[in-house]
Amino acid sequence: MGVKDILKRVFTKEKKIVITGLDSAGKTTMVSFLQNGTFMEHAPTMGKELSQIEVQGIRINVMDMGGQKDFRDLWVGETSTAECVIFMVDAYARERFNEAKDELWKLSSIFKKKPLIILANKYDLQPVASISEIIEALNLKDLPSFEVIPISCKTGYGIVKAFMKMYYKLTGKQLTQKTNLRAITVFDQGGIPLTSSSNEDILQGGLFTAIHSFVKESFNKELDQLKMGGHLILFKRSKHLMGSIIVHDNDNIDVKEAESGLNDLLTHLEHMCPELEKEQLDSDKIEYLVEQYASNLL
Ligand SMILES: Nc1nc2c(ncn2[C@@H]2O[C@H](COP(=O)(O)OP(=O)(O)OP(=O)(O)O)[C@@H](O)[C@H]2O)c(=O)[nH]1
Ligand SMILES: [Mg+2]
Repeated sequence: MGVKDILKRVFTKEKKIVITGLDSAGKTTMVSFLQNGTFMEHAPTMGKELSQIEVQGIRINVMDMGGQKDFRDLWVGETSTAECVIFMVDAYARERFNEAKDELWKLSSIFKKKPLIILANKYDLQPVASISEIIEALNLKDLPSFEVIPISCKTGYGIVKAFMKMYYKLTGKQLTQKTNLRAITVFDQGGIPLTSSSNEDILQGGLFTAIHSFVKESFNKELDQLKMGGHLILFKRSKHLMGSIIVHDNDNIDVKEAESGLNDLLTHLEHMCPELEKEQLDSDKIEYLVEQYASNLL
């Protein structure tokens, strides 16, 4: 790397992250989830593919490496110029842990010099390997440093947490979520709640009844905020669903961020539940999807 390249990297605030891991681990699915806010199916990556994500004035070059055998030779060259390296493991594919360990350890000289994040993907499937099982199977304790984060690139579980961790490793800056979310509920068009878990503590004292009747009455109206007892309740409609989130009503809250989070959740649900178009609704599926995605909003 020449002087010009070094100066360019320092002053343009560009950072590079490289995502490695066996074929079918879910690398491309993650990049696409980060860009689109939902799950999409992709063809295997031939060679490598560069994407750019800009966050708070910093451009992150994300190099998504093909994981098939023929392309693994490319990993060392790319990782040597990265500020952070991801190794993604399919936590459901125990039969491939040995192969994953061998490939990971071929990069061990790189990990002595830069941060490594292991993403344990496919945490929507059962039975998935636990984090300690993965640490053991990949021999991670022998590495100078590492972090393992469970995620699902299908449901979005843990995706924001993983991204915030990458961002921190790249920039030394902590991205914070300012929504201060207390509860999420998703309703059908008739105002019937489809989710309930983990909301009990906040939804006492008639608050939920109030929201419920509000949703029923207002499904076709434009009103999208309610203030009640120190809480701000935001509503959003999508084609077949309505979502409400409750946040603490104080000066620090970023209402726009909260609204856009709720919007993303509804878009994701509509996308993952094509049966809604046929007027079919699986409330267990919606509850599960909301639970998984909620980690991105809390
Ligand atoms: N159930 C489930 N399937 C997933 C998840 N992430 C990815 N997949 C599926 O796994 C398969 C492989 O995903 P890709 O993102 O193409 O995998 P990749 O690591 O980019 O593979 P290569 O490009 O060949 O290295 C696809 O069928 C995805 O739909 C997940 O979190 N859960
Ligand atoms: Mg790929």
